[in-house]
Amino acid sequence: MRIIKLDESSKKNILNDLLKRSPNNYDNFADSVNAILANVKENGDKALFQYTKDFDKADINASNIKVTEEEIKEAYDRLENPELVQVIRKSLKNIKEYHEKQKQYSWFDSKPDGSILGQKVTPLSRVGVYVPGGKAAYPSSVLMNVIPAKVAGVEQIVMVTPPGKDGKVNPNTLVAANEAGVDVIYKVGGAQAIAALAYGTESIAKVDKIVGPGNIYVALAKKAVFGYVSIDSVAGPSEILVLADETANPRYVAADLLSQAEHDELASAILVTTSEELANKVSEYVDMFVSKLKRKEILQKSLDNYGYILVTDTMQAAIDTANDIASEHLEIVTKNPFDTMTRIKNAGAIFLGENSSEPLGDYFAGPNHVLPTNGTAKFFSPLSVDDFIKKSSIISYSREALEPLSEDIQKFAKAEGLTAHANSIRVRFEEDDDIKE
Ligand code: HSO
Ligand code: ZN
Repeated sequence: MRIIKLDESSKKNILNDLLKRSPNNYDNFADSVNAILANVKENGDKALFQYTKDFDKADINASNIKVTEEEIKEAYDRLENPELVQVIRKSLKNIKEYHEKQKQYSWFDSKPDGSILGQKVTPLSRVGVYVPGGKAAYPSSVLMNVIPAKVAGVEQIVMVTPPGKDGKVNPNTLVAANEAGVDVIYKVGGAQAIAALAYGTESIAKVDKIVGPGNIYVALAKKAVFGYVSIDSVAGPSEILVLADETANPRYVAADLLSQAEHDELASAILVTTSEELANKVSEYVDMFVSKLKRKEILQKSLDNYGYILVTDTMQAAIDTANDIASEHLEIVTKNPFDTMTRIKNAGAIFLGENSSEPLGDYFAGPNHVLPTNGTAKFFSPLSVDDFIKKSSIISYSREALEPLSEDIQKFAKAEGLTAHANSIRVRFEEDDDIKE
């Protein structure tokens, strides 16, 4: 793995390089995505079935687009490892428990003059969860997308996922969806599935919000339908940044870097450290592990693309770099990780100490693994229960509470030239209807 002594100019180049991975940079796919969206909007199911035939080579029609109870039962028997069910149930319990703590409640505040102000929290009615097919059909991500919606109290959770050529859906996906409490699953994927969720077709009713990761077509389609529906943030390739001093265990650090590098050739794995000795040892361990791990080709490519070991003179410079990169996952392996953490401003999820390895968060600890990528941790948060609720403001005034404000409101309205606004207050306190001004 390349080791770079960090200075201002190398830092600038690396930061620029990392941003190239952004899902905002794929304009050349936009035309085909827009064509798919327009076709599904116009032709509904007919377009959906045709795309599924063309792209997924599967025969899907109105009678088999919905996954049946039988298919779900069968999925349990098709699991490669039946023990996965128990693992999913244990993980689900932790994820649920964590997200329960995020719940927000309506509040009302009343004053002696009889006015009541408040905020009413309402779950979204219908949410669509996209689950990719093929290799990236992660059951853990099914849990992470569905459970916060469930905890929020969403009435109906629908899932879309592309079928294989045989018209079947990945059993891991079906089992995770069933365990998490998904209401309906449709066998459709790609930009066409996003269009169906956003506009509705004969088979699929429109939803209020679409969440879940997908390929570049799915990401662009989600961005394009934003406004018709809400979406979660658009996920880019996975990222890990390990911030370490000389106390870190190089074998652990190397293993953790590779855990995210294996996701994607565009994934990024970065060690920022004050210790040159650690840098050298981590690099050796990385080479050793890569040669032994199954996804060695992806690992090597992602390390060549976006793998860096950066050595800084001071811990402050290392922390500044971590804040500038704003990584999806940040591991802090320093003498006093909690102290270091107080100086971190930007990171999706922060893992403290040498035993908090990133995959613990991917699968089991409870916090969501859908996190801001590509530097967006500067302004975005992890997926949470908040993504599946909305708030309405509550205003209730008595006549006694309104009266003293009547003049001021009318003055404000008149200043804006909005005399109907002023009149709507006036009529409550004056009998005549001869409106001046
Ligand atoms: N680390 C990924 C999530 C994941 N990992 C799913 C394993 N399975 C998010 O960046
Ligand atoms: Zn992962």
